[in-house]
Amino acid sequence: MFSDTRAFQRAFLEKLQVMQGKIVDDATAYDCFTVLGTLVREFISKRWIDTNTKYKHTGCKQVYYFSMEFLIGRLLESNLINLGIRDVCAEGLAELGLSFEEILQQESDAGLGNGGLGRLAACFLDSLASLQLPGHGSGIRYKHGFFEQKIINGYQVELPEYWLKDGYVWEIRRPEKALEITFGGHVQPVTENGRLQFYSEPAERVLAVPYDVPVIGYRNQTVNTLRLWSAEPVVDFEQEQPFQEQSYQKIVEYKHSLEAISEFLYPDDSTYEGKLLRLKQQYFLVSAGVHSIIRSFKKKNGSIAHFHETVAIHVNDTHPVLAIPELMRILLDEEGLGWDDAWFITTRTISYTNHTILAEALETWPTDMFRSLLPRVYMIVDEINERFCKDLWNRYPGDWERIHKMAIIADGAVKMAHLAIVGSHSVNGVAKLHTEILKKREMQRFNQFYPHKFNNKTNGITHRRWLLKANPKLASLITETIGDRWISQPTALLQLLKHAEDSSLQQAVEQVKQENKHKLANMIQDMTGIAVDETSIFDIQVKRLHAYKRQLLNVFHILDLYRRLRENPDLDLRPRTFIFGAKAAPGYHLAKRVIKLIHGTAERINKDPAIRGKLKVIFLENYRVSLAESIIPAADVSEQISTAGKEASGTGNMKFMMNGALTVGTMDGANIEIFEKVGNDNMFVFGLAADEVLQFYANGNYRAFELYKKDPRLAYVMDQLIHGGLSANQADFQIIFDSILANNDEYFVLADFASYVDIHAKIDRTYRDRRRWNQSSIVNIAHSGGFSSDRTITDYADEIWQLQALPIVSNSL
Ligand code: B1H
Repeated sequence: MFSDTRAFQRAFLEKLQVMQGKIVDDATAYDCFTVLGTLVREFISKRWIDTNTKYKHTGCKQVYYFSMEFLIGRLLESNLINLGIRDVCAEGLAELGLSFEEILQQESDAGLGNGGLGRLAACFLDSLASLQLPGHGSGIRYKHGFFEQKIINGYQVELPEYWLKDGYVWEIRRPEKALEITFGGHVQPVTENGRLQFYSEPAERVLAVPYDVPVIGYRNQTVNTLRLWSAEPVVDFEQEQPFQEQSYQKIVEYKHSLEAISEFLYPDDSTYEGKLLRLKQQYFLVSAGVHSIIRSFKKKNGSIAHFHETVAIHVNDTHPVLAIPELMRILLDEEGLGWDDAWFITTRTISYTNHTILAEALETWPTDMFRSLLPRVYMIVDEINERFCKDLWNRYPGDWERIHKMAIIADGAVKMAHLAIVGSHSVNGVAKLHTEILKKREMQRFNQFYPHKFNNKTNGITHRRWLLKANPKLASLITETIGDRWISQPTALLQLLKHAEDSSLQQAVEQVKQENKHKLANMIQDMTGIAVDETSIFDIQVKRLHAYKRQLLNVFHILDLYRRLRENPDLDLRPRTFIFGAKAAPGYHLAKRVIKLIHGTAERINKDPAIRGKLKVIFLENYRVSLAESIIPAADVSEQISTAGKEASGTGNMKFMMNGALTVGTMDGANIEIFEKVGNDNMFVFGLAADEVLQFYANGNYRAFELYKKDPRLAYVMDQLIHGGLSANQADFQIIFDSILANNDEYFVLADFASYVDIHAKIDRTYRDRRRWNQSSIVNIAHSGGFSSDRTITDYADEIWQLQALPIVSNSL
């Protein structure tokens, strides 16, 4: 049906008629989206079955990536590209007088994640399938994904998001595969045939119903699965006896309390929220996920003793770490294994990635809450802890302090990171610096105890979405220059280095950038009503709003530029457009005020005729995957300016680089590895290094107030916060002011201010030399292949999962 445009059009029109009862003249864009999505799903159905059958029959090893977040965004165009039918469809639709672009935009973003961690999981799924690796995702089908951001009078307002309101074309509900998950109640120890058994009498039972989403590989026949679990009441209670006595209201309340488990995504990035409902979500995911894996394992008649040889479970941060005691529980209580065998299998099955060292993100659950929600699982964690502490005692006899610090349960709390390290065979960080910090500082004792567990896997991004799909013009230009091998072998982008000095390529790269900027400028006009200068430098910071990511430093620099322009309107400055996109966690007051500050600054600068349009400040509301795909290809400058040592990796940095932007960044996270590749000529590095930051923390001799007193530029900027009239409410920015001066500037904004201003002056100078800039842009693109998630996933498969590629041969074409 996709062999040529005619065949496609026939199939499309027929489906339109059958599904929607319409002819093309009456079809809405949404009708067309649904029809096209359905056609694609039908098209891949055989491959999906073939993939599953092959995995089952060969008994190959499979990895299950457990994550509380999958930030997948839209799927239609990516799927069409991976299937190699994008152009056939685009042409076919155009001939029918339909707009392909408009149809694609009908799809809602599946925003089942907060930021980097969730987007990483989505990139990994794309790479697994594209590398023909047997790997699946396991997550939660939140009814409401990440909240929708509205800006009202410069303030962020959160609205519930409803991505499922019109149904979701990619999912298949599988009620026959539903599983029962239990919470609370009591555990009964019973001796049976001389063996101690534990029977649970749960207080609450809930049904986990899987919804499967196909994950389509690039130009191969592989279709893996993302299985999302939805919480539903166990019984059809309108039919059930016990409920007849109860009031209708009670029944409805009960139903809602169960459904609440998969109701919404916690909107905190890098901050842990110790709510009971969150713990329920975590257990819900892992219990359903592990049971479902055991069930399919058993269908293959394998002996459970060999479980770890064909199953790998990877936990994305500590959020799904209950998979460890849950797998133990199943092996002990349901499979009847002894402790040592169960532990052997469990630790060899599980591997764990740490994504942050921020103290506020470390998950610890109060033992009381844990024990009453998950009594049997708690007993197992307790036993794991006891045995671990004994091992520690044997190794470090008498060293109570060390044992206390390393224990899984201590001070009335379960420490999930400790459980993760003890119960897994691999612990990895997400960039070289991050892993070093884990090994040498945060997890130093554990690294000493288990020296072979710790390893690095620098993050990556899928070049198929972030280059091929998001920036088709650049992708074509690259293919014209070096051929298309880079698409399956992204490190082949290095061949561009040979052409970096070639002026025709340089001009072509600039031309593409210009067209992307033009498109973004139109979008900005539509979204904000503000006209931006398309020849200005597009300087972009899009990411979650967080103090450590230092959007504030960016604003301080903008205010400083503004002051200089006011003082001298003839200042020789390349026009700049500063673009922001960021969501703040709803309860994060400081972050929300930074959003207001960006708006106050924008309002002031954009409306001031004295600076003759040389500066513009834009905030694009509701930043999300689909918006990122429009913004990133249009960037000249990529802002990656976190306090050194705080951003575990960053992945936006890679997306910008891949699209030819030059990075202004600190020596933090993966920025360091970008710098190692492109060098000082092709990146703008500034600021304190991680060890300098650590020194300041250690010796306590950082004095923000003294920097403020010494530098008159800072006096102006800080004064603007309080007396600048940037908000109608004078007091709005006091909290920001205090974070810098009263609280001694925890993230070193003042310390890095001078070098940040200097490096921006260098950016201004460099940009004027168009040849040099375009050459740098090409060098960045060339080196970005090393940051494809294909490289990352290959390393996970080889070094952690021991996973082999398995080509699928399907004759559905
Ligand atoms: C990252 C998180 C995170 N690190 C807690 N930690 C969450 C922590 O809902 N929660 O409780 C949610 C998310 N997210 C990010 O992971 C890092 O900050 C980035 O530097 C990194 O690039 C990304 C992917 O590894």
